[in-house]
Amino acid sequence: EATVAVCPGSFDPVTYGHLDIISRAAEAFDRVIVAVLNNASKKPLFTVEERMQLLQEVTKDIPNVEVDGFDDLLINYMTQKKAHIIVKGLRAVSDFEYELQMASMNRKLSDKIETFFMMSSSQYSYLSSSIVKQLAMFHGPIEDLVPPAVEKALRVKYAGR
Ligand code: COD
Repeated sequence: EATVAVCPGSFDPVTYGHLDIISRAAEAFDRVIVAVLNNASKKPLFTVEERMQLLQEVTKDIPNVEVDGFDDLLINYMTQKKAHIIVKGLRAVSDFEYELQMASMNRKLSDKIETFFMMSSSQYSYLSSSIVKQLAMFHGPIEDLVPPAVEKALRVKYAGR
């Protein structure tokens, strides 16, 4: 039976840090679903459609990766997709406490769900969507942090600001 892993996140927008985790997960598991949370309360810069479109563009060369959106508890979404594995990236100790809390709660909600963590590659350990947005807002250099399609989308969002 094929092993399905879900990489959940906000991806507002996708960075090389996310892409590193997604492509390594695609090496380890048969099928990877990148699941974009449609979270109105977080006031995202990009709509869920825009975030999914950018993810599709930057993962188009990885055949076992698909992009989807969700608007629910992650475990409900996982159950619906018949997936049992969550894959997340860990950057620094600062990520650990929050991720431990979420992994433990997800485990409590469903004992069939397992969260796998991958350590961020060192060159992306400082990278986050919010850092990229701050740089882009002030027209700073972002070409080493996000794929060209994302850089272009950010330039368009912040044009004239
Ligand atoms: N290097 C490595 N990994 C990275 C990097 C980087 N530079 N940047 C981000 N990542 C990883 C993150 O660690 C995370 O695993 C993933 O990429 C996505 O990151 P973000 O920032 O886009 O996404 P988050 O953290 O906002 O996503 C949170 C979820 C959507 C996963 C979470 O809120 C969720 O599951 N929500 C649904 C409701 C729910 O079920 N909540 C939990 C109940 S207990």
